Amino acid sequence: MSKRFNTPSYTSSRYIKWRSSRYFYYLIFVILMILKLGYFHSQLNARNIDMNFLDYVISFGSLLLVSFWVLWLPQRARMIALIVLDVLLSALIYADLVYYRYFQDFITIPVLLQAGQLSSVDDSIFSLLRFADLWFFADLLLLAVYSVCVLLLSKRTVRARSAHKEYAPKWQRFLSGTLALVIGAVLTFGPIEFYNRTWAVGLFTGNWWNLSLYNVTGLLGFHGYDLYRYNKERQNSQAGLTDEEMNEVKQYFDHKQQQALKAASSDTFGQYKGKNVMLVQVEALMNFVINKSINGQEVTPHLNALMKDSLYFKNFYHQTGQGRTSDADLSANISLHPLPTGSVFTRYPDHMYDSLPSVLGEQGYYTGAYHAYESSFWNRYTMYSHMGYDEFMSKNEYTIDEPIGWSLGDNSFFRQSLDQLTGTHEEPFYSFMITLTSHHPYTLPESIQELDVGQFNGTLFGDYLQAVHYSDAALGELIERLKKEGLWENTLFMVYGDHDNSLKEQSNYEAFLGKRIDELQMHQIMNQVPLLLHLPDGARSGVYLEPAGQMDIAPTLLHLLGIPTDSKYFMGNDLLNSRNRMVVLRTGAFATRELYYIPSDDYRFEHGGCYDAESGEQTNVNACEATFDKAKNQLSISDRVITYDLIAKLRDSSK
Ligand code: GP9
Ligand code: MN
Repeated sequence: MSKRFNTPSYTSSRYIKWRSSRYFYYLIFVILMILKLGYFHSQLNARNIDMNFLDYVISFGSLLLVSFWVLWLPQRARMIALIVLDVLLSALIYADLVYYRYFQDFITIPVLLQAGQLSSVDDSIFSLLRFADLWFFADLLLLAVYSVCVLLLSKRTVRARSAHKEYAPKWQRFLSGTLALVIGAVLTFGPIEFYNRTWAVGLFTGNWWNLSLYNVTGLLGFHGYDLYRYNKERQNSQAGLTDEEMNEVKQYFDHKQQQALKAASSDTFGQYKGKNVMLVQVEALMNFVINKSINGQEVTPHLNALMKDSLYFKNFYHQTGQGRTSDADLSANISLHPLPTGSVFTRYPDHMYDSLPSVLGEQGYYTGAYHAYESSFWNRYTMYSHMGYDEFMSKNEYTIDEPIGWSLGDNSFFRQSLDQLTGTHEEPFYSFMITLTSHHPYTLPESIQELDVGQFNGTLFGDYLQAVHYSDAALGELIERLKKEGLWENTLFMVYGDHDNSLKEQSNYEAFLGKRIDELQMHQIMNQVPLLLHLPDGARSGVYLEPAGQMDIAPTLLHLLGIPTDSKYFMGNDLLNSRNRMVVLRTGAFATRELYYIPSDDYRFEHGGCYDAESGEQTNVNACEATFDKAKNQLSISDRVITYDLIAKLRDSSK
């Protein structure tokens, strides 16, 4: 036998040694993960968020923190651990990317606790996947191929490699792993601390926005922080607030309640005492479609017709965050801000709230929520019973005789909901209806597509218009039936959109509206939803221009019904008796009669855009500073009320 074959050359022997050492595969793992995080970042398209050298340092550091322990393991276990880590981290990064494409946010613990919901958006998820995403898993595919090759390798090579098997003493393994831990901690927390002392001051205490946290911590750091934040929140809500923080909340609501008391003496108070209320929350209905046509056809002919004898709030904003539909529901029925992360419905369903159903229920109203989807979605079942609804009609109670998209078509949904309401219950009633057909990805069966969307044919945007047109027709039928059954003259009928459609391609809106759109207009398009209020006698109809938001819905309805709210904890305004309103969005954007503020992606006040609301011109950012502080304070007070369960405490202290 030739010697040449039995003794590998010096070079190849060194190579094999290096490959067998604890660092080779570890290094490959780290490089791959950095590449994946870089790719992830490149897909975000977030303004003002570039990955600079320090961000790479943080990413490297946090990778060491996540993986240092594998260096403590013996060779075989280490390889297995690296593969498992690779799979888990790749899955996490990819899940974040898909989630981001839809929500422009990252997955957080509260969102994970709603895992059932993630799996329910299968249809939407498919439209969010890209072919290039395969790069994410290229290493795992290669690994699979490599494993097969190893199996086929000659015994000789295997023997040669095993001759160099690493049997590092335990102390060496311990030392290298511990060193990685220390280096990881320094490289992660050093730069973060630097950011925290310079441009990101207060970011971690303010908790404004996950994207700006990510900008500081990187993706893995963000998840670590999210875990920490979640645990801290749990402990906090059990502990309590400082006296000063509590006093700020008290003062805020004292002022609000005094305003409500004053408004109770105006002539609109109780003008529709004892009337029914029907509140319809339409999925993804945005304001830009109202009164617009495409190829000679109105997109929302029935809403446009309803507008003639209704109050139409043209500058009305959704105030939702990650909790989407449930956030709109919270804003409208509970009149508080949704939280910066997760959904209040799933995070704090057991805390005390004042709400439309609870207040109307106390006044002898029959209260019902109607939504043809799983009752557990957004934790509605639990939340609605806590909010005091007498009835919650969900998917199981409907006959799916018009299957569209996620569930039942809006047309049949309205018909069956009304059958249930009028067939079994007395007046006055409060009925809250949540539609679903116009949900992303907006695909309707061809047979019910009535709109000629022309150039948008076959696009998500075209499908969106089509779906909204369908829902509008279903609304039209509902209104017809209310008229026929004599309910129309006895009911305050309100309809609004829950949030935007997640379609951010500006060129679509420009093509649809036939004009160029600037940054301000685009921001308003994505944040404005319509609000129409039809009063039983058709009074006060017209277009109302002063900004308004979803949180104003409950105070407005209760005012018109003559139900005092001066002992309730609502943050919104009664739209008929308030002026100079400040409408605060969850992102920290706000609208007043004079100003409009768009926060920047890094959430530094001075990087945001401040606009003159009337002219639409950008002005010096300082003009927005005082209102920005007020808006930030309002968000913070709302967050305190919800997380610390303050309504119960405030009520006790005012007894
Ligand atoms: C389903 C519906 C989902 O019940 O509320 O809407 P979303 O929150 O995804 O907009
Ligand atoms: Mn929704």
